Amino acid sequence: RPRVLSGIQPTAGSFHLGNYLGAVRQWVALQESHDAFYMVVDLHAITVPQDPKELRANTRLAAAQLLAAGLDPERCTLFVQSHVPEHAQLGWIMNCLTGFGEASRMTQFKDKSAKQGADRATVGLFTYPVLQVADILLYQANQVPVGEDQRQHIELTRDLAERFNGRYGQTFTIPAPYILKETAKIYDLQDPAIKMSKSASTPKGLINLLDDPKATAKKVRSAVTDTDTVIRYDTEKKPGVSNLLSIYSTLTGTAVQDLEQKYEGKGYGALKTDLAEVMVEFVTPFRTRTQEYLDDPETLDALLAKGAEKARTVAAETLAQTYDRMGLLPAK
Ligand code: AQP
Repeated sequence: RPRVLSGIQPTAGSFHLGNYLGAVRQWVALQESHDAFYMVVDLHAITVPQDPKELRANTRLAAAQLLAAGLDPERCTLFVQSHVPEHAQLGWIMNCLTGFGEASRMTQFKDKSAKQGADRATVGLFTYPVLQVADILLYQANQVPVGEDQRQHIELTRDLAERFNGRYGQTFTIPAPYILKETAKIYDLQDPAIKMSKSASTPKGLINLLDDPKATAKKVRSAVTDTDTVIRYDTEKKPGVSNLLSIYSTLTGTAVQDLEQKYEGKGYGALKTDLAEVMVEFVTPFRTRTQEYLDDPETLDALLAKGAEKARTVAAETLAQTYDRMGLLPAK
């Protein structure tokens, strides 16, 4: 079976709709057909300051949400990044392979550091894409299911894997991004020109899956559309409506075309009211399931420990081979 690897940050508490539709949903589907490794990337989270107590709680919360979304530890390997020390170890190796200029071209760093003020951004934030390279290469992943915003980092991963293989001999599988067109980018409900994001969106534009379903429904009903009235998928001219149609279509499994037909002659109000209902139906059981996992932290921790153990057997083998190829003297 081909292998997939992906990760999600535990930073914001609740996952948002963009995280779910852009990434996690695909993770759930791919565990059926792939040898799947999924992790909560706490080492990425600490590239910006974190409150220790909150980070610990959010890491469990992220794992609980992944399980609530449908990940099955019998079908995939689910773990916490810091439980597998090989990530940091291979991260260093990859740092030593990356050009400074190459890392400087990562647009996510440019965006995020601009927001924080260049002086406050950490070196960790700067090299976070390189740690991500290590995350992927450790598992010899063939595919990486992510949102569009991660495409550049997968490109970097490919470049570094090829560089290493060229210099030291075939070691790493070259991974490809796995990005579904329809949900590659979910947009902010108030500003459909920007992606829905935990840091850039305003509270009204961001749907956190664990928020009160009533508040979520309200956000959907007050989503920004346009002054026209026709419900048609057209990302150029009607970004707001198209975003709502993408979300609606993915959550219900109805083709966008069928939705366009269903709402022909009806106003935006009808679309929004129905989508609000769809959303409530989705988030309500999701919240309950997440809480059930949180209510039993011992089982959750045991499950994550087992995942880490499975992940380490693969990661350790890749790291040992990498050290050997580079000429690092083995400790006898
Ligand atoms: N709006 C989005 N549409 C589609 N996919 C998205 N992803 C994020 N936003 C969207 C995908 O979610 C996965 C996990 O993301 P992450 O937790 O690693 O963090 P992120 O990319 O930092 O999430 P945000 O909200 O976008 O955070 P900030 O505000 O820090 O930029 C990834 O696969 C991502 O592509």
